Amino acid sequence: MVKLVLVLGDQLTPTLASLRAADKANDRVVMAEVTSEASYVPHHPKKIALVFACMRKFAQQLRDDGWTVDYTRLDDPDNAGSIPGELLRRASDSGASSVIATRPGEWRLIEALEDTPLDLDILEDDRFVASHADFNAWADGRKQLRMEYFYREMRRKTGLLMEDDEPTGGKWNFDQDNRKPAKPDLFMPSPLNFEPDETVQEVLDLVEATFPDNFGELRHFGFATDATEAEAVLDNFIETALPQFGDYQDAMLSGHRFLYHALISAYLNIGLLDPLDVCRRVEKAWQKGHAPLNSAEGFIRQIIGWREFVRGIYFHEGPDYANRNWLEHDRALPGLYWGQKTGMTCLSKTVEQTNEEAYAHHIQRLMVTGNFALLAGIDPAQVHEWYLSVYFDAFEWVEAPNTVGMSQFADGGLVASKPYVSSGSYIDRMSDYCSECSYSVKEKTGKDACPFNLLYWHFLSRHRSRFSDNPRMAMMYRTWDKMESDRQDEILTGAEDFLSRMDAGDPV
Ligand code: FAD
Ligand code: DLZ
Ligand code: SF4
Repeated sequence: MVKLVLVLGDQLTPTLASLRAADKANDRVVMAEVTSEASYVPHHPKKIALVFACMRKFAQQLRDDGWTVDYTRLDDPDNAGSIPGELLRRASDSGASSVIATRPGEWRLIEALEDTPLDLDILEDDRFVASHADFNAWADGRKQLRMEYFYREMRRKTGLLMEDDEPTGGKWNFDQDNRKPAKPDLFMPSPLNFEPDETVQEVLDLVEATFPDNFGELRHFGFATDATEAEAVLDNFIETALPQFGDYQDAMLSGHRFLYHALISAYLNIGLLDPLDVCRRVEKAWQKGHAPLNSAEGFIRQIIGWREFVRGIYFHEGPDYANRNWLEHDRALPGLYWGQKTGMTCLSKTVEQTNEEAYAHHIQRLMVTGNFALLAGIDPAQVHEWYLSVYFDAFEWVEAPNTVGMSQFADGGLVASKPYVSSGSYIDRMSDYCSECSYSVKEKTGKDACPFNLLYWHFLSRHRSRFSDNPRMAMMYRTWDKMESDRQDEILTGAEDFLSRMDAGDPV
């Protein structure tokens, strides 16, 4: 009996569980560009184009490899508009009554599949270092889930940077060697760009015609769209940027959008690169003396530590995770996130870059757009929807724990042990944004004061009952308590005034 084999837009891996379980000679692969996936949030046009172009090329690769692929394009007149709809249509056309799927990376789609009236076998997505069972076994019974301890388990499991049972270099984590600000005259590597070929060009035209109003520039599309190109991006990163990745991973520069970052998150998430393989190649670069240990360890930690940890949290916590709002924040996301003019250069530069590239690096996401949303008390569900929309690598299993948990502290401290908040001085230390800003980072009060300086104390003051017992925040509260009450009032009034103007839609 013929079976359908579902392959989603972020499951483009030849060794995918559902493909391994299927019979190439009899079964039919189903792949579909559908409105429901392309518009559950207003995705950046570059992200939609990336997913569609990669899907089309992967479908061709499967056909070349002998599979029968039923591929539906977005503008196909028979397109049923959703993944369950396409499965039902293809089942009725082929006479298949059962489907083999690999578990989607989002509860919304898992639930939709489970509700589909077909005999469905949903297999675990095993393109990760830790299975759900591994994560749950590690998490169950622990009072606190901390990435650092999970990461050590993953080091032991993979043997990466291990000497017998001990971490290479005698330490698990070399972060204290990192976090250097970057100087604008540093040598900067250039990320690879690929000229759109015929397939990509067709997709770009389709996306341009179908999603004309979505936030984000579509043209100057240079992403990799198959595994060979993604490998080339990785090779280029290891060759030109890895050695300094560690030192400068937290730095931000107006004129250098990518610094020493790898730009491979989307390729990992879509399935064009394998996480363990990426880490082994980085380890090899260290073994050959090409990259220092702080860079190799820092990079490997992001992948087998953070990436695996956030996935574990997303599935461990269940479908309501993305709706959490522990701090009860309810302010609407201001227009500046969608490009409304702002005098705050750190935000305008990060949003402008996001608009043009569908990319910002981790510290821009965490300490600029994320920090501001948290300080200003913006509804985390709206912040979550923004991040899920605008980045080329955004899929809910990885985006939600980073946004709702790490960045907005809306899970009450499951992912982060304290809120990632800072005044303007952190941004000033790590970037060159403040020198071009309409506000002054040195001013703590008054109309020219950097809004981060005002909102930082406003945040701490309004959430005192939640955080004053947190030992990692005690020093901040002591500093606040030492301030004259007139100065405290001036700061809080300045923050309120700023927030009212922003809420009213005035340019801030
Ligand atoms: P590099 O800095 O070169 O890091 C190498 C790799 O490590 C990345 O490709 C990525 O796979 C992994 N990595 C690094 N940090 C994290 C992390 N915190 N969580 C998971 N993986 C990590 N990453 C996504 O892949 N998708 C998202 O939707 C996403 N949303 C985010 C939202 C917020 C608010 C924040 C603070 C972070 C988010 N991240 C997300 C994590 C991180 O910012 C991106 O993975 C990284 O910026 C991708 O760029 P890169 O490939 O150049 O990464
Ligand atoms: C992100 C995305 C987009 C834009 N479009 C499609 C699509 O048309 N068809 C498809 O199979 N997948 C798409 N995706 C990826 C899915 O949204 C993704 O599989 C789920 O969010 C689960 O991670
Ligand atoms: Fe951002 Fe404040 Fe610096 Fe301006 S002064 S760039 S608002 S941190």
